[in-house]
Amino acid sequence: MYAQMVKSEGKTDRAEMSPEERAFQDRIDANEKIEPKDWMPDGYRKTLIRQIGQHAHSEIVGQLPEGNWITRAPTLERKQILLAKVQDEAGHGLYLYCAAETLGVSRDELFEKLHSGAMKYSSIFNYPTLTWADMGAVGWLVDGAAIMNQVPLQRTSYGPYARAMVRICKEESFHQRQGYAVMMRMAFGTPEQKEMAQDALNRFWYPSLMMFGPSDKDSVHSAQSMAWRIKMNTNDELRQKFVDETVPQAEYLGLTVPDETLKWNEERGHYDFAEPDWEEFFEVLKGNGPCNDERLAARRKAWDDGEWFREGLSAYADKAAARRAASDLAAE
Ligand code: FAQ
Repeated sequence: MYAQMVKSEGKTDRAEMSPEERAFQDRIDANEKIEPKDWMPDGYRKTLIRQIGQHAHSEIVGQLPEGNWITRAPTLERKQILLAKVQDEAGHGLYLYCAAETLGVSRDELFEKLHSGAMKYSSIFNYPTLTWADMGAVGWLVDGAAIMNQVPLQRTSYGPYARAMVRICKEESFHQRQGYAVMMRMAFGTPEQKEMAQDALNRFWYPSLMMFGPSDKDSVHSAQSMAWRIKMNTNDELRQKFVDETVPQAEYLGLTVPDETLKWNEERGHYDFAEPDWEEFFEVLKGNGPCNDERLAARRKAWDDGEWFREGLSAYADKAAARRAASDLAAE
């Protein structure tokens, strides 16, 4: 209903696999890294392009909600930190687009699919950032959820993706801390500041839980992606881990998680919590979230405005290649 109708093509039953597929699965099961020139099943390649491409798009669309506050940061120091953070996200996009390119897809193709709506980006970035406290909530919760999902991806089976993830995780961890530092300042500040911090938590809690994807029973790709070690955990496992780690952090801030059912379950050793509104999630995926149109319009505009620059870069690269070819010829 909400997926791109790209079915997870693959076989988890060894008896159905061709000898090539079986040998490939053996390499995955032995924790070997798959590299760009290695043979891989078509479905593996497609799944990686989908996931890495969506991840890359999330990084650059994810610059927009925070970019919104760069000109309105409360101090010069906060502005510098936010600017650096938003710039890091562009870098993450770059590493990920490069990783996707090693699978034979061009960056232009990926952008075309983002702009036409054929490829997704994370649902979270379709929510608005209304106050400065949202910069705290985004860093704390959104980057926090991102790390929870991405730390295991450092061990993913595809070499270029796993290696890109190492640096991304280091930076995301700094982002999460800067968000929490903003939340601490607000939550321990004036009553009005604390109220803003609480309001930001209220608005970002459930959208952050949605970042991990639909509940396991509705996750169409998890089984195959986990068999290929493209995904290391199920969506629900990571969501639970995020809740377990974040609730004590909210308690330290003196803020209330907006979930009346939230309760430590001694027997399970985990918090019981309310699921997000999945109808809302599917609506956001269909393009009907509060900021979907605005986000896509901003990305399309950036692409159109950058055309002269891309042309300049290509012309320079062509001239440099021609010069190199001429001097190689002269040297022969
Ligand atoms: N939003 O079968 P599953 C960041 C789609 S981090 C939109 O469970 P899968 C850092 C899914 O694509 C955020 N769509 O799918 C930052 C599929 O549809 P499709 C990005 C979602 O792939 C912080 C359908 O639902 N992180 O940006 C979402 O096995 C602050 C069925 O779902 C990554 O991308 C969603 N939340 O699991 C930047 C991490 N959830 O493709 C700036 C890598 C599900 O068939 C500021 N990705 N869908 O049309 C993953 O780990 C996985 O792709 C999941 C989804 C877990 C996101």
